[in-house]
Amino acid sequence: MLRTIDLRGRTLTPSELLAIVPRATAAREEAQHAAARLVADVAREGERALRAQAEQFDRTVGHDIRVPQEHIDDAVATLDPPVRAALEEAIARVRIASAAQVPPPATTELAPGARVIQRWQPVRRVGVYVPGGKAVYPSSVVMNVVPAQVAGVTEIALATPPQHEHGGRAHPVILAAAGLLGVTEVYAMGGAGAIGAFAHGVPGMGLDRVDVVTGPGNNFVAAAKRVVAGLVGTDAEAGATEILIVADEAADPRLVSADLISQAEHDEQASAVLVTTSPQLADSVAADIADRAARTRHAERIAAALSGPQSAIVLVDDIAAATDFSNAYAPEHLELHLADPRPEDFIHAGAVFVGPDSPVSLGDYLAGSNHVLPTGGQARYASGLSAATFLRPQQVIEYDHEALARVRDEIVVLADAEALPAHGEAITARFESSESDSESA
Ligand code: HSO
Ligand code: ZN
Repeated sequence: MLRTIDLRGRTLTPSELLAIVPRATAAREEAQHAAARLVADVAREGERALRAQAEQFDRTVGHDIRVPQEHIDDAVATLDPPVRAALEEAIARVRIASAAQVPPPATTELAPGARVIQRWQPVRRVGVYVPGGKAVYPSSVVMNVVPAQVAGVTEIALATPPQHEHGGRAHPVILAAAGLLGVTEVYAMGGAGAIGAFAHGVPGMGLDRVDVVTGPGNNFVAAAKRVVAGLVGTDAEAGATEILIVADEAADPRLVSADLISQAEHDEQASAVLVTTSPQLADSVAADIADRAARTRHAERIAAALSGPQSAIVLVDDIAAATDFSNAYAPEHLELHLADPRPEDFIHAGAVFVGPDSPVSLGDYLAGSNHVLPTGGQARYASGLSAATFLRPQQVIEYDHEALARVRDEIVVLADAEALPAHGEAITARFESSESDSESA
């Protein structure tokens, strides 16, 4: 099912490596045009556009876009107890891990009386998007809302598509997850239009615009986030799932196979890549996949993902070559099944899972880490969702008179060098008055 690419004996540059396992090609430009139009319609027409889009994309008419509180309470009351217990455990773990992401304020004393304080300021209002098309992810409610709460965001609004099968209501388990987290502002609206509603606000519905929009979504949601970027803050793009496994002969082929399949289950466009120094392991993994993938529920989707150009088994000479490959690719998820794993060498990965008992599925639900992670190579420069997504470092400057006096001349010199003498005068003015005061005293 997976094609094999033999890179043994070859030395390639990062861009040559990237061309070898191409990423799934989303129809990016087309999605961008459609998303821009859907966002603009919502900005202009508000609720009317949201209703038209719900009819077109979600086969829903006349539903409550703003979800009444009793629907949320009902969803919590009727939630299957084991699902509730599992969600509560996930919430508790993500809360603990997220708390460690909030840096304490730092005060730097540059000289006596000269202080620069850096504090981490939460954004005020956030719009969280939870997909509900091909798959429904209550776990993503946890992954978005908990870090925002931990960061100190005071207003969290949540959007998720209305479900035709549920009479136009949002999915009950998504509502229940929101209810467990105390989120009360929930909208049954989906796709690019929902992102537009968050970014522009919908005054007729009492929906105020937000400061930051986060959350995974399909190509149109990702494109809509690009459309509104600048108007609001956005998180990195979390598109079709990717897993890259680096393994040597110490790896268990059954586990490698099961983990590749687990992420291929998300989408026909998902990528699953194994990079290994062991041809024997490659053969055993290929054999196990053929057997295991056929037996699982979404066999067709998995076969499509694994046989696409975005998936492969890559043979390399040594772990250094495997590391170079992984760093060039910058996967969303990286698993290391190695006798001597060195996670610190893998500098470009959304999240790194070390050892046979730390699979991606653990991180998807219960590790405590976040599962909203950068895809499409964005892990080169972006990070997964965390409390930091909702925080801004803000500098507070506090100098006293003597401390300012010590840098007065330097400021005047630099202001003159920039031909901005009023800048210098703003400094000297502070000394003229106090010097004349002391003269008259
Ligand atoms: N692996 C997905 C997240 C997820 N998996 C949600 C199951 N539910 C993207 O990281
Ligand atoms: Zn997953």
